[in-house]
Amino acid sequence: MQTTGRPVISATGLFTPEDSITNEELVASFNTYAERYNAAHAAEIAAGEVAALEPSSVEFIEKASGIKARHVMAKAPVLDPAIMSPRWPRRANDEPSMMAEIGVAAARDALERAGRDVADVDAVLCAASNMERPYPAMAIEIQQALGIEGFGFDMNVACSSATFGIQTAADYIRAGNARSVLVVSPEITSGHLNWRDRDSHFIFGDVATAVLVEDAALAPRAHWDILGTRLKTVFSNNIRNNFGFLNRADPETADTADKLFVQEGRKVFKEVVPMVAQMIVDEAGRLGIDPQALRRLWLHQANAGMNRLIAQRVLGHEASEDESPTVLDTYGNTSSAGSIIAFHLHSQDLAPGDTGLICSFGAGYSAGTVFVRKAG
Ligand code: CO8
Repeated sequence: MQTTGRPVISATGLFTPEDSITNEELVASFNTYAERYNAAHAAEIAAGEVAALEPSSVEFIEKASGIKARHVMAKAPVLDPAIMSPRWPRRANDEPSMMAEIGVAAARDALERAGRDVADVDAVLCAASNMERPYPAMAIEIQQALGIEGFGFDMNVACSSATFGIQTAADYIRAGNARSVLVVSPEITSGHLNWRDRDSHFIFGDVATAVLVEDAALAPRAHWDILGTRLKTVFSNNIRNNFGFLNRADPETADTADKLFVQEGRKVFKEVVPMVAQMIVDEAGRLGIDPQALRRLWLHQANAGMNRLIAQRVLGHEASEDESPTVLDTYGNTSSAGSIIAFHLHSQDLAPGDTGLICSFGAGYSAGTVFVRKAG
């Protein structure tokens, strides 16, 4: 087949865990934990040696973030005030790992929607904020489970992993090194969320997404042309996780809270909003697209207030739900999968010729833009 070197999105896929936790359930669990902690440390608290834990609140969470619920892979242990962490039996090496299992489910969904035979897929990228193990790569396990030949590798750019994966896949297509690439983002964020931290316990949810990036010559009739991709990183400690393979070199601190997600949420909000809005406007200019004429923005799903401000700066007016759909209300922040879920659930109704933007931003800092146009 004669290839074009023009990358398109042929289809997307989604896996959503059955279990969901409402803010009410989450806050009840946290507050029970806090009461128990305060009772157990009453003497130290009275002596001023230990700070009492403050209760969480449903009203605060909804107002500060827009999040009302989140899906998780293991609800009961996360909500158990004595555990507050996911729990599941360890899997043997010859069993599918958790990330591969949900990644495969999302990938199969995308392949089916595209009507794609796995024999035509050349590569699998597992693009996510955490990997279950360093090696063998999650991507290679997913590749094997799907029966794909070619190659696979893992990449981690935190919340921007999926858009960085899409540009990487698009570059393979542009260079003629692949004709069909699966970008899979299994995000089991519940494993690195500190459910005992009032400031962040409400933020994240679990999910998996997949994006099939292909040469236009191979793509199904219904697809999205990729008009341009752009990536940006700026170092910041405001979102940080010190978990890593060298933790065992200092056993005393190997399990401290900084080995989970930690952030300065206010600073992130203030610094990332202008950076991303400017990046979108600049990239639209480079592509000759009027940002105010964009039909829809599928933005990273971290915070409803951030999205409101970014959309307003890009579109020049307050965006409607139709122009900038929200999924974080029921999914929470699903890291790199957020903008892909928004695209997956809210793109069918657009007409051929409509132009939109998939955009991610988060830890690193990192940000990625993928401008797309519906083909037809
Ligand atoms: N209930 C009640 N009160 C609370 C709670 C709570 N749960 N939490 C905090 N408060 C209190 C605070 O203590 C504070 O009290 P005081 O004023 O007395 O100090 C007050 O409420 C206000 O707190 P904040 O200033 O922190 O509140 P904000 O309005 O800034 O809202 C947010 C906090 C929601 C975190 C907000 O700042 C935000 O969303 N910022 C953007 C964050 C963001 O986008 N981060 C992206 C990170 S995700 C990413 O990059 C992926 C990383 C990889 C994922 C790994 C998986 C885990």
